[in-house]
Amino acid sequence: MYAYLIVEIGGAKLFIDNSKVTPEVMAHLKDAGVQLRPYEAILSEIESLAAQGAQIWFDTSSVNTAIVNTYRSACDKYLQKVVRKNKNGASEQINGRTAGPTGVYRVSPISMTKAVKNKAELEGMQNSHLRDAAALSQFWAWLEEEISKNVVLTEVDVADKLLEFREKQYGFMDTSFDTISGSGANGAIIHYKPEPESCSVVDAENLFLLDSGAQYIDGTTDITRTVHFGEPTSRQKECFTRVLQGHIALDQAVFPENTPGFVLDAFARSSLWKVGLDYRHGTGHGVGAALNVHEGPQSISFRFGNMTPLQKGMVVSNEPGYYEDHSFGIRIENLAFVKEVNTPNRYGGIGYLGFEKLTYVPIQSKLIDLTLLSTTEINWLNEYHSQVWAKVY
Ligand SMILES: [Mn+2]
Repeated sequence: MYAYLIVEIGGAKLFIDNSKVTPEVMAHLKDAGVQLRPYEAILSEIESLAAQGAQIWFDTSSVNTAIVNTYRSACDKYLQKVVRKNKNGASEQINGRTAGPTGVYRVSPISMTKAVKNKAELEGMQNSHLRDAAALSQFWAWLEEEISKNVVLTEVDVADKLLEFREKQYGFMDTSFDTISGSGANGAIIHYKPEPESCSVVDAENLFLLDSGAQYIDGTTDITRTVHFGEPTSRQKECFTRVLQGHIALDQAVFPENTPGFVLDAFARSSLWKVGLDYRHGTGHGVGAALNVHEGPQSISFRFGNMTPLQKGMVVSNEPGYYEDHSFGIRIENLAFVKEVNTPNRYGGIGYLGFEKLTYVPIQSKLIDLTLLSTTEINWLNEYHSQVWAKVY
C-alpha cells in the first residue's frame, strides 16, 4: 500500500486508505501505539503541526513537493503571527519568539539503522540461505534430469516446481519477488515475468536464466543462476565467463570504510568493458526482511549518485549480467554481507571492509571458458564449490 507516516515522541500516525487495513492489522497497529488517519488528511495534519510551531524532519529520499510546500507556507503563516516588524523594519518578538520552524531535510536515520543488520539478523540470513540452497540444489537436479528425458517444461512450470521445493523448507513464507524464469531471448528481458499462455519452453538448446528468491521467517534470499542443458556457444561461454569474473572481482573486493557502493560497481564490469560489453542495470542492492528484497539506502550502482557508505552488517546483492537482445541473457547473483577485513595496514587509521557470502549454490562450470580465467579466479570457484559441498546438505 501507499501511505504516509508521522513518527512523534510517544506514538505515530499512519495516513492510509482504511480499506487496505484488515481488522487484524488494525489491532496490531493500535497495540503498537499507531493511530490511523485518512490518506488525504496528511496535508492538513502537516499544516496543523506547523501552526503549533513543530519542527518536522522530512526524509528526503521519499518526501513529496506537496508536503514540503504545505509545511513551508504554514511555517510562514506561523512566523507572521509570532513576529511583526517594528517602525525601523526590525523584527520584534511576540511571545518571546523571533524564528519559527524551518524543517529538517535529510535522509531518515531509520533507514540506515535498518540496513545495518545485527548478529541475530545475520544469523537468520545465513541459516535461511542454507535451507534455500538445499531447495535449489534439489530443484536444479530435478530440472537437469527432466530435460535429459526430453520432458517438455515451460518457464512457468519450472518456476512452479521451484516453489514446491522451497515450500518444503522450514520457515518458508512466500517468494520474495515474482520469479524471473527466462529461456533464450526471454533471458535478455531484465524484469521478464513468464505468463502461462505465452511463455517459452526450457530446453537443451537455449541458455536459461532463473532469478528467484524466498522469504523465510528468519531471512530473505535472492539468487540468479544461468545454465545451459546442452552445448553453449563459444560466444555464450565468453560472455558468461566475463560476468563471472565481475562477480568474483566484486566478491573479493577490499575497500576502506566509508566507501559508497558505486565505487565498487566498476569492479563487476571491468572484464566486460575490456571487450566493449556492459549491462543496463545496477550491480547490487540492499536486502531486508519480509517483502523488502530491495532495501536502501545502500546500493552498488553508478546511477543516481548514491553516496551512502557501505557499512559492516549491511546485506547486498552481487549480480552482474550480460544481455544480448533477442538472443540470451546471463546473470550470476549471490547475496553477501559487509564485514571487517584484517589488512596488514590500516592507512588513514581506518578499518577496511569486504564481503562474506550468504548464497551457496553451484555455478555451472560448463559455461566457463577456462582460458579466460586466472589461477586466482579458478581457485575462487573451486573454493566456493567446496564450501557449497560442505555447507549444503
Ligand atoms: Mn537481486
